[in-house]
Amino acid sequence: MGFFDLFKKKKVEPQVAPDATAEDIAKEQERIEVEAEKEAEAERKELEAGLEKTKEGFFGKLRRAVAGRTTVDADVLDDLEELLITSDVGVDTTVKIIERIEQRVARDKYINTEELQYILRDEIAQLMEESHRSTEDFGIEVKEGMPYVLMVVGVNGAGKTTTIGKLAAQLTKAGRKVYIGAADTFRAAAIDQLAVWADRAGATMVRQDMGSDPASVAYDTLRSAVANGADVVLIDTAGRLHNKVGLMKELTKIRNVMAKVIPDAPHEVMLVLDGSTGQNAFEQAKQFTEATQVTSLTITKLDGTAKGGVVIGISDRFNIPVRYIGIGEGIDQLKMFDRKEFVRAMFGDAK
Ligand SMILES: Nc1nc2c(ncn2[C@@H]2O[C@H](COP(=O)(O)OP(=O)(O)O)[C@@H](O)[C@H]2O)c(=O)[nH]1
Ligand SMILES: [Mg+2]
Repeated sequence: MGFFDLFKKKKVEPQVAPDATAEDIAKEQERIEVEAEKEAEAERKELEAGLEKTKEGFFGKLRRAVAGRTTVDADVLDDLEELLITSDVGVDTTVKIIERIEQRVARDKYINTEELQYILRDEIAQLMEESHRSTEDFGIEVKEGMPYVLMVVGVNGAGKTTTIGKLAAQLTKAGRKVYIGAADTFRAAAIDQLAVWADRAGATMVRQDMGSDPASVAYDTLRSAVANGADVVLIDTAGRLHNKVGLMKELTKIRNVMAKVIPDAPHEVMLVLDGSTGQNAFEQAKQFTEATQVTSLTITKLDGTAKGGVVIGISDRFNIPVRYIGIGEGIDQLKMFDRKEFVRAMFGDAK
C-alpha cells in the first residue's frame, strides 16, 4: 500500500436501517454527496484565504503594470516578466511562461490586457501539469504489515515539527496508528515541542535525551513501530545546514540505520521549505537535493506571505512533487497540494 492510500479519507457508507427502501438509500446517498460538496467548498475557501496575500500582491502589481495599456505588446510582456520574477516564481520558470505567452500573442494578435489574467492562468496551469508529477505517484509501495516510513528534512524553522504534528493528526483521524521519532535531538525544546504535537494528534512519540544520536532515535522508533503494528512512522530531524558534507553524512546515517529495521525505509523523504523565504527556498531545495534523495516537498507559511509564486517555480525547477502546503499554524492548516485547486485559488476559474 502506498502512502496515498494510507492517507485517503475513508469512504462514507450510507447508514440505513435494515428495512430501508430503495428511496431511503437514495436519499441517504444524496445527503452524503451534499455533505462532501459542502466540505470541498469549505476547503476551497480556506485555500483561497491562505493564498490571499500572494494573490493580492500579484494581481495588484499586474493591474498597475497594465494600467492604461490596451494590448499585450512587448512592453507589457517585459513588465510581466519582471512581475513574475519579483513574485518569486524564479527566473527559469518565468522565462518559460513568458515564451509561452509570446507564442500565444504571435498566434493570436491584439490580445487585450484584460485577457492577460486568463492567458496567464492557462499557461501556468499547463506548465504545472507538464512539469509536476501527479500526487498519486509518490511514495513507494509498502510491504504488507510494515509501517510506511516518512523522514522529514529541512532547515531549522522551516516548519518540520509543525508539519509532522498536523500530518499525524490527519492520519490518526483517518484511523491510522502513528509513531513519531524525535530525531532532532539538538535542542531539548524541539523534543518537547514535538511531544506536544504528538499528544494533540494522539500519536506515540519515541524519544531519547537531548544530544543523543539521531540515528539511534530513528532506530528505536522503527523497532517500536514494527513491534506495535504501527501504520505510519514520521521521523523529525534537525535542520543544521552546517555544511553539505555534514548534512549528507547525518542523513545517510539515519537512513542506513532505518533500513536495518525495514529494508526499504525510508519510503519517503519529505523536504519542508518555508515559502515565505522566497528565493532562499530554492537555494535550500538545491542543497538538500544534493545532500540526500528527496522524494516530496512541503511548502509552509504560504498564509503569511506574498511569495506564494515560489510554489510554481519550485514545482517546475525540481522534478519533485509538492505533496502539502502549509497555510497557517493551526492543526488543520496543512493541505494536500492539488495543482488544479492551487491555480484556481490563485487565478480563479478557467474562462
Ligand atoms: N503561519 C504559518 N506558520 C507556520 C506554518 N508552518 C509552521 N509555522 C510556524 O513556523 C515556526 C517554525 O516551525 P517548526 O515546526 O518549529 O519548524 P522546524 O524547526 O522546521 O521544526 C513555528 O512558529 C510554526 O508555528 C504555516 O503553514 N503557517
Ligand atoms: Mg523542529
